[in-house]
Amino acid sequence: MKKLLSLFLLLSCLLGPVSAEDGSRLWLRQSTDAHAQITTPRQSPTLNIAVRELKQAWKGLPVTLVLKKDKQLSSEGFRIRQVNGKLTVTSPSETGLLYAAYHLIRLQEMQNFGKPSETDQEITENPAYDLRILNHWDNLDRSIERGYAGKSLWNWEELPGTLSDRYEAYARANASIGINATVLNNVNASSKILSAEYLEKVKALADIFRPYGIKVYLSINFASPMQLGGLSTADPLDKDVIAWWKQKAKEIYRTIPDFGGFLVKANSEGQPGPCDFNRTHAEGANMLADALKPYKGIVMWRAFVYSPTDADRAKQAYLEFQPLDGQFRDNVIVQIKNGPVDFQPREPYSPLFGAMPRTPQMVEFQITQEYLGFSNHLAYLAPMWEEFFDFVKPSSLKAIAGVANIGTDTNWCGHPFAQANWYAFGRMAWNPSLTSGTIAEEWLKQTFFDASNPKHAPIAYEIHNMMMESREAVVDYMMPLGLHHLFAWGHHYGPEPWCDVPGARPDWMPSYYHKADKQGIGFDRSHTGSNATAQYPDSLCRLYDDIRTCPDEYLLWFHHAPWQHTMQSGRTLWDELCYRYDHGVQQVRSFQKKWDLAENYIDAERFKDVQSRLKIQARDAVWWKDACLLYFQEFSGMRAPYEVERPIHELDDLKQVKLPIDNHECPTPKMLNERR
Ligand code: GCV
Repeated sequence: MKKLLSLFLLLSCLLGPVSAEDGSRLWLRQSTDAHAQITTPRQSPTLNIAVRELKQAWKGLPVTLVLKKDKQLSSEGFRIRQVNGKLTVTSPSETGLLYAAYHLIRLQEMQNFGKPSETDQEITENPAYDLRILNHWDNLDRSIERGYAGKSLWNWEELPGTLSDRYEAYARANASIGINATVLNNVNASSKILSAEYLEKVKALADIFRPYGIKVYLSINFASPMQLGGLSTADPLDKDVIAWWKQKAKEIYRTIPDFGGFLVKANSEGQPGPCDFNRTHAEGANMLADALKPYKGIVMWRAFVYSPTDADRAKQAYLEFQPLDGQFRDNVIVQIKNGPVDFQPREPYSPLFGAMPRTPQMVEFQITQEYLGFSNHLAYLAPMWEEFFDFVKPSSLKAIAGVANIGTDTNWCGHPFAQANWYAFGRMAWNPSLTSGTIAEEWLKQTFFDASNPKHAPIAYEIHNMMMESREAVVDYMMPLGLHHLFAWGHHYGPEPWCDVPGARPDWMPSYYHKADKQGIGFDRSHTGSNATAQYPDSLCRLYDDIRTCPDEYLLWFHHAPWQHTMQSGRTLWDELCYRYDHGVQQVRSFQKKWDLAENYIDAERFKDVQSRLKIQARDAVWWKDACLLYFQEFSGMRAPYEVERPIHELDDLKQVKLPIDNHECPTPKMLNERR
């Protein structure tokens, strides 16, 4: 290690100063002085962008863009062919050619295509899904539910008259990674978004996004016919309600002819829905689908439902939706969160995937880090999504959605490394078989390091490792071994395994999930408990149901295991828990060291920003470890193994910590310092 360090120091002296950066250029930092020779079949808003991007950035062979149908290319697919010292780019659509332009530039930044080569080369790309969509949880007052990067980009008050430059920059960034759709507003939706006044504002955004191949969708409030239309009901079988939605759809498409459709959160966490009128989710979704059908619009109907009944929360989406298989119209897609509870640092996949063979399904990932340290913690999420695709075949899904982590912060996402999650979502939505490691490498080379500079390689390697280990580190210091939902009430930032809010829903309390007692810890979801294991296909059901075969990472998700239970490592459960928490803390410390190695290779602004966020993360990791181990120790009555770092907090002090934040704020360093 010492040798490595001196090598870094030597290299950094040779490198000289690095230019200033504020992160606003994201991964699109290529120089713009290329003046390449580009031939285009015609002028159009989309092709003009493709040509502009290539002319500015492409330094390789002359490029000819060709619009042509091809059996091997889907509508947004493309082929890049190098023959006799020229590149020909073919696609059936203008958007496909735009994607090809960004692909070429990306490859150039990666240093692995486009230079004259002796042999001819060919690349064919088709997106895995036709719909690759961001979900913004943005409210009309510009707050963002679970948003940690400033305010909403959409300045509703100024729209449609004033158009921020950021709107086009947003569209460009998305197009560069293949994202082709966006839901502008929160799923906890205000019916106002469907008013004539707001539709004009939405149209202004849609007009800016269109040349970049991005369609606009809206979250709707199911009670809009009552709240906006003055009807006495929102019953989906009521003829006036049906007529109201049909009329509204007509109005929307008159304003925005290529409008994509609706996203609906119904009968979930207090939102209105068809069940309020004794109708099923299918009846509600189908009524909306019928209204949108003449215009080729779709409905994304969320399966995130759970009520305060006796049924295990993790089972409820399955119980409610699985029996409705085959009852939805063909322009409805059921949108399901990756796990059965709620975007925890680690969950098994939701068993609803694959359980509705006659219903199109899509996955909802959360890019914003509601449960992974907000924009204070470095957590690269692609390994988590990759883990999901280990269980759910990408081809079994119709589409893919990601809850956006974007806001008005100069660097868009708060934490400079949170940009990698936006990037990774787009790349995986285009091609879910790309590995998280490949995507991290792409992103790092475009965002921080120079692939053409061999001196950058060793440090890029270290930072790549840091990214790849980061999500597992968060799991370890927050909720290892299948623990989940130990979060503080309301804001979900810090630990509160003891949380007990009088009168609150039991399934919003951490004790509902950890069930710690003198005997052990964990939620028994095996056949002796809630039997959630039975919702999984046979082989997995058997694996998870038996405490002897259940993988360690899901143990406490599926079992209430005795403190003395022998883990795969041979340790007792209690010792393993201590080691895991400790390991998470040590990992963050190692990230701090790794990051320091980057100091002389990248700009000072982003270096310092990440460095200070890692300090917060390191302190938070200790906070999590101390809070959880001290609290659970009261039940286990066991001492931490000798090697494990001792707590630096008193449990009683930690129980007093209350961060003064809402569900759309990130705690500042000052707030966090005052906590101790
Ligand atoms: C938009 C979780 C979040 C809520 C979110 C909800 C959902 O419960 O904490 O903020 O609401 O999921 O996905 O609908």
